[in-house]
Amino acid sequence: MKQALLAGVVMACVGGVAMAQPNLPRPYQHHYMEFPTLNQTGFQPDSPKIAVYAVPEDAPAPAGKAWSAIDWVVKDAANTVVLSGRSEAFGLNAGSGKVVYQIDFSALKTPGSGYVVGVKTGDIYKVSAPFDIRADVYQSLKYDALAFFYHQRASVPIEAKYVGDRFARPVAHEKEIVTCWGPKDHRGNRWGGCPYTLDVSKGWYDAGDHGKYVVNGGIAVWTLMNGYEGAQARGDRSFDDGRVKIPEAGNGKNDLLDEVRFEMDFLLAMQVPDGQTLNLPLGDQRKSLDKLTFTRVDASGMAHHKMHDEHWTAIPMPPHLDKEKRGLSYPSTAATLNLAATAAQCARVFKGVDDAYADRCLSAAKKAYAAAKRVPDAYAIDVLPGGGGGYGDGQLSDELYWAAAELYATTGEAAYEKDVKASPQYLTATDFSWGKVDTLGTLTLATVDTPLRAAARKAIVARAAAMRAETAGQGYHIAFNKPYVWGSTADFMNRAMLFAHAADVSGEAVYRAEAVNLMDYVLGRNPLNFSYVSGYGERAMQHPHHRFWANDATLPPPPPGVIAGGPNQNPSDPDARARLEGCAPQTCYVDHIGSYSTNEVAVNWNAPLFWVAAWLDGTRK
Ligand code: 9MR
Repeated sequence: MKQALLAGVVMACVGGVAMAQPNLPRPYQHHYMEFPTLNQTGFQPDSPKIAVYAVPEDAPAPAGKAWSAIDWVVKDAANTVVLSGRSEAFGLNAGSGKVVYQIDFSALKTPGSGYVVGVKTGDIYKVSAPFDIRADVYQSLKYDALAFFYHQRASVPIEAKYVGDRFARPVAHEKEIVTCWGPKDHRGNRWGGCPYTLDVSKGWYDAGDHGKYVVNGGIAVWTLMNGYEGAQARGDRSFDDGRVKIPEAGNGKNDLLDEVRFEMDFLLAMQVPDGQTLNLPLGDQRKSLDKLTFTRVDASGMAHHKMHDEHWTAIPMPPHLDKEKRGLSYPSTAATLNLAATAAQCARVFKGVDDAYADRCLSAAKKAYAAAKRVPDAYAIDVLPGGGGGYGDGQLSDELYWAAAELYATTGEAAYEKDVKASPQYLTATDFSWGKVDTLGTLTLATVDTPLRAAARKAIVARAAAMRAETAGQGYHIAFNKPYVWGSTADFMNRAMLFAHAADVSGEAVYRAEAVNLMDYVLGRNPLNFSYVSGYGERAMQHPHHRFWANDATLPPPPPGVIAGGPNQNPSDPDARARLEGCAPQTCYVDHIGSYSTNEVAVNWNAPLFWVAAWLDGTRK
C-alpha cells in the first residue's frame, strides 16, 4: 500500500482487539519488531506472499522449552478472515538474534486493499502493516524511483510542474567550468594542476552530498541503460516519450533515455581532451601517500575521477546555497574504464534513436578504453582532506573486463572479444557494487545478441542457483547470507536484478520468487518492520541523510520512491553509533538525517531499486 508520509498514531484492529501502532518515532523504538512484518506496499496476485513474525524475547528459548507453533490469520479491509493457518517456529534468525516464524499466505490471490496479517499471542492479535494485493502494485514505484534521478539533477532548476511545489528547487551549480585541484594536495605532494578547464555541468548529484563521481554515476547510469535494454526486449512501453514527468517529455525520444543522457553528458565532459599530458601517481602508492612519485603521462581520453566541493558542507544545505569552490580530481584508470563501459553502452542504446549522439559516445568509449590500456594503473588518490567521497579502488581488472564486454557487445570487434576472453573475470557472476563491476559485463553479454550470449546466460543462471541456496537458512526468507555493509539495501536490489535476469533467460519462476523476496525485505519484511523506501509502506524512511530533503520546518521530506542505504553492521557515523551499540546486523540502522552510514540515499542504490520495480511491473501477468 503506497501511503503518504503518515504522522501520528495508526490504529490496527483484528478480531475486535484494537492495538496502537504509533508511527516510527526518532530515534527508532524496538517494539515495532513485535508485529508480523511483510512488504508494506503489497503483492502481485500470483506472487509468493510471506510474512515473518519474530518472538519478542531474545533467542534462544528458555532451557528445556521449545517455541510453540503460532496461529495466524489474514483479514481483509472489512475485518473478515480470508485465510488462516499455523506455523511452526523457523528457529533462530542469525541476522537479528531472534526466533522467527514464517507465515506463507501465497494461497491468497484475491486483489484488494487494506489486508493485514495477524498473529495470535495470548488473547490478542498482533497485526502487520496494511498491504494490497493487486497486479499493478509496482507501477508507481518504478516511476517514483526513476524520478529520483530528475530530483538529483545538477545545473537545472527542479520544476514544480514535474515534481510538485513541495519538491521544487532553484537551479544550482549552473555552469560548472572547472579545473583540477592543486598544484599541491593537502599532504604537500605537487601534482602540478591541469592546463585546461572543462565544462562539467549537468549530471546527477551522487547522494546526500553534491559531488559527482564518475565511478558511481557509471554503475548507476549503466543500470538505467540495462533496464532500458530489458524493457525494449520485452516490448515494455512504460518509458516511451511523454510517460515520465521530466522536461524532455515530448521531445520524441524515450524518457528513460532522456534521463540517461543527462548523466552521460556529464560523464563525456569528464574526459581529458586530446593532447594533454599530466603528472599522475602510477602504481600502488597507498603506503607512501605523503611522498607520491609522479610520472608524466599522455592523459588524452582518460576521465577525471570526481568533481566536488572543496569542503564538506553543513547539512541541511539546499544545493543552490552551496558556496564552496568546486574542482576536478585528477584522472584515474577506474573512471576511464567506467567512461569506456558506459559510453559503449550509450552508443548501443542510442543507435537509431540519435545516431550522432551514439557516434559521439562510441568514439569517447574507444578513446577511453585505449587510454586505460595505455595508463592501466593510475589509482584514484584524494587530493583534498574532505568535501567528497573517496571512491578509491585498487583492483581494476573487473573494470577492464566490463569495459571490454561493453565495447565488444556494441561493436563485435575482435580486439575487444580477445580482451573479454583473456580476462580473469571472463563470464564471472558475483555480487556487484560501484567498485566491483565484472558482473555488469557478464550481464551485458547475457543481454546482447553475440556468440557469447549463451555462455553468459548460463553463468548468470548458475549464479542465481547458488544465491538461491542461501534462502533456506534465512529467517526472513531471503537469498542473502553475507555481511550488511554500507548500502546493504542496494546489495539486495543488485541480487534481485541478477535473479530477474536469470528468470528472464531460464523461464524459471523460482528466480522471480527470489527477486520478490528481496524486494519484500526492502519494503518491510525485516526485523525493523520498516520500509527503506520513502512513501512506500506505513512505516517508511522519512529522514534521509540528504542536504535538501531534510524534512524540517523549511525543507521537504524525501519524495516517494527513494531508498535508504539501510542496515550497516559497522556504522561509522556518530548518530548511528550512539544509538546502535551492539546491534545485530539486520538492525543496525537509524532513520536519522545525521546517519550517513545507514541512512544516506545514492544514485547507485536507487538505480537497482528502479530496475527491479520496473522489471516486476513490466513482467507481471
Ligand atoms: O557507497 C559508498 C560505500 O561503499 C563506501 O563504503 C562509503 C565510504 O567511503 O562511501 C559510500 O559512498 C558515499 C560517497 O563516498 C559520498 N556520497 C555518498 C555516498 C553514499 O553514502
